[in-house]
Amino acid sequence: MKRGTGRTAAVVAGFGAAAGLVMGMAPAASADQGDGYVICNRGEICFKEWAHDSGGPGRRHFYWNDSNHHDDSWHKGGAFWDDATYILNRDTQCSVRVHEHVGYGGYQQTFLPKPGNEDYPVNYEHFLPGLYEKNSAHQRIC
Ligand SMILES: [Ca+2]
Ligand SMILES: [Ca+2]
Repeated sequence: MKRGTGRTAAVVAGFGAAAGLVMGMAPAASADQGDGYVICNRGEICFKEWAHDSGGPGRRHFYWNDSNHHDDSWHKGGAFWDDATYILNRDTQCSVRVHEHVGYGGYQQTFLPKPGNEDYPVNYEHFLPGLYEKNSAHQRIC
């Protein structure tokens, strides 16, 4: 009888851990960071900052639209908005349009999906002067 009780307790504990894991992941999923790895992987929309970097390139990755970059940071911290200079669109289906203003307004530039992998600077595209360090939103165009 003790063994049975112990097994039941272990199953309950296991369920609790799984539930906690799912709940713990929810905030990360709502704050889109792509796959969470620094490398730009297939399916990700990858921004990079190079010119003003102090100790390695700034990176910020997404899977989805973001109408407001003003609440996002680079992977090492620091303001992401109005600071990106390059993009590698590895979205498997859609182009990505980057906008100057929050809410998809202002100057814009559209980037086709690229089959290439993370290989700076070969596969990264440079922002045009009107968008250079003026990113405030991006939208998938399918
Ligand atoms: Ca990534
Ligand atoms: Ca945002």
